[in-house]
Amino acid sequence: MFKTPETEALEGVINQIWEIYDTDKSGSLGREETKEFIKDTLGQHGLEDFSEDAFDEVFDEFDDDGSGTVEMEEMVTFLKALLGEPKFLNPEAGTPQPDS
Ligand SMILES: [Ca+2]
Repeated sequence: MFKTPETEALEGVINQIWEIYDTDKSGSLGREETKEFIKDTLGQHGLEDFSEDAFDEVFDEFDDDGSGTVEMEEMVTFLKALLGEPKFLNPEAGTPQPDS
């Protein structure tokens, strides 16, 4: 897989996510594991209430190949899409640039 520095930074983040949420150590996040991750992530933003329907939509976004589990590569793709350029993950990226 072609790796950019951004991808490597993301993988560091993802490894941490996996350590916490891949509770059965399967190497991918199952539905319930993904749910915990999303719950906690939204909870940090005060959005802990979400419906099953909303979760299903988010999970489908994650699970690109429809395997029923979220692999690390899918998480990379998802986070990249979500974050655009993940500058804040890289402390060496300098000061944030205004959107132009
Ligand atoms: Ca999958």
